[in-house]
Amino acid sequence: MKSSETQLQNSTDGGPAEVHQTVETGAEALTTSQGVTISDNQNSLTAGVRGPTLLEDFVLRDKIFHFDHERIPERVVHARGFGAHGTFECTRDLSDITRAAPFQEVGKLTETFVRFSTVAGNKGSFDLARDVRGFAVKFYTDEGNWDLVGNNIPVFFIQDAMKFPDLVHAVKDEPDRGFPQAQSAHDNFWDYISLTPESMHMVMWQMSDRTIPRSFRTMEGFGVHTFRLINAEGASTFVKFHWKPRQGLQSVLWDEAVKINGADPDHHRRDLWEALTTGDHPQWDLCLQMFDQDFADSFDFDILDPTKIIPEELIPPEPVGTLTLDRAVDNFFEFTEQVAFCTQHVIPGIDFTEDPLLQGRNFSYLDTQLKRLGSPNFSQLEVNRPRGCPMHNFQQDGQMRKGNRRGRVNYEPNGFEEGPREDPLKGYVSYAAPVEGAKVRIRAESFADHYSQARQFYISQTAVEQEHIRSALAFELGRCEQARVRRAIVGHLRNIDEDLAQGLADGLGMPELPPPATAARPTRQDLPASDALSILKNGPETFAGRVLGVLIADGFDGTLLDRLTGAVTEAGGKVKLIAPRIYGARDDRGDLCEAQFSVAGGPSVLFDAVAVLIGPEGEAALAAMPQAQTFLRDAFAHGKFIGHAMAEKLFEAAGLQGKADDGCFDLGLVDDGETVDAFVSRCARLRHWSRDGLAKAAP
Ligand code: HDE
Repeated sequence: MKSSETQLQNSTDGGPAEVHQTVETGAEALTTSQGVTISDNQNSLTAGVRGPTLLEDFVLRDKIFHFDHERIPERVVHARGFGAHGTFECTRDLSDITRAAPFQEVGKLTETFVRFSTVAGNKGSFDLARDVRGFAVKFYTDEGNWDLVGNNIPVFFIQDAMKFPDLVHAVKDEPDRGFPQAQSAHDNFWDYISLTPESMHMVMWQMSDRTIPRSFRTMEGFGVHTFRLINAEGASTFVKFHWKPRQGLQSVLWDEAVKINGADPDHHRRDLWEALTTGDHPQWDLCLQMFDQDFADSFDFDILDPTKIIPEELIPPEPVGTLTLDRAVDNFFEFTEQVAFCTQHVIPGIDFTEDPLLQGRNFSYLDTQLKRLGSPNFSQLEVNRPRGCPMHNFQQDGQMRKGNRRGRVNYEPNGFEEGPREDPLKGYVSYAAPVEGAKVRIRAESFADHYSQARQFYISQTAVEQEHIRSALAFELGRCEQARVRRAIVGHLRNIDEDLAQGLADGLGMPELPPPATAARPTRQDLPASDALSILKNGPETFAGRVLGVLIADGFDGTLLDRLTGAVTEAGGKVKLIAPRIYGARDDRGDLCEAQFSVAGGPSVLFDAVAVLIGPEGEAALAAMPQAQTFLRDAFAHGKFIGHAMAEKLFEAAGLQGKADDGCFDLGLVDDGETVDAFVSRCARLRHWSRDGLAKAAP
């Protein structure tokens, strides 16, 4: 029987704590949750070697009792997410506009926690679902926690919180069958949309490649609603929050998304994890669109309507700070799962507007946290507690409470002169917005134009992006069983763009166009295109943060791989090796290069660009592998830049003989490195859009 000894040490919080060590190995001793050292963690206590388990086995009961209660309810929306720690640095002093702590001084640092998410899928769904992404940021400021709970799309489906449960019910799994999971491509969603014309602007974004981002690192974030900034004198400035990724915008193709979901359902979380743990820290600039009441009054749309943007050409977003994600969480549950974002977590200097969706959110989020985390004391958890400043109040007790105030007094005011007091000067004061009117349930007239900005979004896209929107709609509506739903959506699209509606109707095989949907307001044709709305016009100009997948086979040119790796690394990218077998391949110097993927486990959809370096020994065998053929065929069809050396046989076997175009670089031709440099610098453009194939969009 093992024995143990106990030793007294200081715990991390300074107090004495018992640390048990096993006598044999000196390792931490395994204990029950009461701290009793466990002698045997493999066998229950039984009456006789083959007899029944005894009720008194408190060790077994303690262990299984806890296990049985490990799950907490997943979020009703945004269940699947991934979080990271970060730091926000102020780059512009905004003290004349807001007294919000993070913006008081250039160079000021504020700790943050960020959680990215999909919306519709459950916690175990896949990362590349076509879906809006959540982009929620908690600032631990020295005047309290501020949560900016946004999305990667600047508008929302609905104008009023009253509609949210219906919208979410419609998009999530149908209640009788429990599917589809993480898919808006079903009747209920499109049926609801067809009856909710205010959604059409968001639908255009949703059907664009914004909803299949390449990485969390390559998407924008938006606060969506109009908020207020309040300065020390109490003056208000309207504001819209934008996060602009320094990595540039980038999305995958739908065909890639479908395949990535199979090959690596955790693609986005793995990507962020790898970036954080290899020091490639992603950054976003926080940019503000700030405006006053005069602009609000003169703007074509209501600034309280969350289905509208303010075009960047009208109010340019001004950079005021940079967010750097610099640390991965060391425990998923304690941080990513237990983080509790609430829109009503604001700090002095930040205030709400009367946007009816925002107002409804402010009611909702506390309920969710209580339901999920089970206690009003969720603010005491490490990830949720204010870190930049202390928390002092007379709240007490409740489930799982710790740190109640000591002493006799638990109320305020008190004559004992004990405990914290309110501070009218420093404390949060709501903006004194004048309010009047009868109690009504009426949507403002100024919210009635549902199509003009949807059209503006569509005409701002490149031809390739427009085609992607059309084919996304064709896919989604093609999965609807109800012809009336398909017809109704095409009817709405006629109010946005006739060519789009016609192209979609053709794609769906509709014999004739349905009539346009009834519109509360005619669509404005005069809103100009805005470049900021396109992904392709805002892509990166570097390969930094991207991955080149290099498929190698025995006898490949080792010097060439070294050169290629050097050029990619210099450009800020990474190289990952794929070989016929995970063991690796030998180069022409006889050295074994270990691979990160076998060709079966590392399809080309996982990489931003590819190279195929083959040698005489491996040439025939690789060309004969169907997975290697698919690797190259997919890369080609997806418009990827392709570097190659001795790959003729593989090109031939993949059906690409004679098809190599100027997006394909023969790296074996000259060994002065020029072609390698030209290839890597071209990879910065990410795709060879002029190549026919799936990049242009499926028919
Ligand atoms: Fe949310 N939303 N939401 N939402 N939302 C939640 O809170 C809700 C809305 C957003 O990573 C829930 O903690 C209502 C708009 C993000 O933890 C819940 C309404 C936008 C996240 C909730 C909205 C968002 C949530 C579920 C309409 C974009 C994930 C779990 C009135 C600006 C935060 C939770 C995280 C989460 C309610 C509308 C973004 C149920 C009632 C608009 C990014 O409370």
